[in-house]
Amino acid sequence: MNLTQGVDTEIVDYLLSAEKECREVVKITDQYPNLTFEEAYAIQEKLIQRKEQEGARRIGLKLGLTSKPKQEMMGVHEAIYGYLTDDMLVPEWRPVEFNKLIHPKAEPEIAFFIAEDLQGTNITAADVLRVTQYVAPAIEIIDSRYLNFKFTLTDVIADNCSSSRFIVGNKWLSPIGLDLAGLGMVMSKNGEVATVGAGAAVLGHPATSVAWAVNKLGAIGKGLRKGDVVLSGAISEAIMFEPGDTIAVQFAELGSVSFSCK
Ligand code: 0L1
Ligand code: MG
Repeated sequence: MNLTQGVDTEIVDYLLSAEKECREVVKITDQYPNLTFEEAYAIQEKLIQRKEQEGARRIGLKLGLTSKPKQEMMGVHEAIYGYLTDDMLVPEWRPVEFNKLIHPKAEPEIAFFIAEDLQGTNITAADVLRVTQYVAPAIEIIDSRYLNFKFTLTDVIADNCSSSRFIVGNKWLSPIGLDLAGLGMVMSKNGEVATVGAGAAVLGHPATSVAWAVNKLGAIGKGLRKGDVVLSGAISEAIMFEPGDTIAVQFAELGSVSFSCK
C-alpha cells in the first residue's frame, strides 16, 4: 500500500462531497500519483460502503472502457468495473434533473438481469447468458466528478467509474436466440441521430464483457448475485445533454429507452 492510513477515507470524503455538491474537483492522482489499481478499487469499495451506510442499496455492476477505441485512448488494455446503487436508477417517465449533476453524458448500453448467483475465475460468456433471465435496452448517465472529465485509470476506478444514473427500457427479452453482438443501435438527441453502433462494440459481445467482470470479482472472492442488474458497457461514445434535451436509444429487436432532461 502506498497510501498512509486514513488517506482512503479522505479521498472518499473528497469524491462524495463533489458528487453531493455537484462540483468538479481536481483528480486525485495529482496528489497521489502512485495510486495502484488495487488501491483505487479499495477506495471505490469504501465509497460504495459509505453510500450504503447513508441508505443506498447495491443493486448491480457496471462495466466501463469496454471498447477498444476507448481503451486505446486511455492507453490501457483492460475494462474497469464499478457498482450500481438503487438511487442511480431513474424511471423512464421521470425527467433527469440537470441541477443535481455536474457535466453529464449519456451512453447506450445493454442491461443484463441476473437470475442466479455467479462467481468464479473461469466464467465464460455462455455462463453469463445461462444465468441471465432478461436483457433490456438501457442508457447510462456518466458524470465524472473530475475537472473536464479528465482522469487516469486509477482516478476513474476510485470514482466508481463515473457512475451517476441509469434508465432501463420496458422491453425485456431472454437472451436465448438473440444476436447480442449483431444487435444494431441508434442513439438520437432531440430526434437527430447522434451515434450508431452494435453490441459487438462491447468487447466483441456484451456477455463477454460481463464474464470479464465476474472473473475479476472472482479473483477477490466476490461475484454477481441473483437479482443483480449489470450494465455491460457503452455501445458508442457518450454524448452531452442539457435541460430541454431528450435522448433516445433504439435497438433492433430489443426496443427502445429514452429520457428527458429538465
Ligand atoms: O461507463 C463508462 O463507460 C464510463 C467509464 C469511465 C470512463 C468515462 O467516464 O468516460
Ligand atoms: Mg457505461
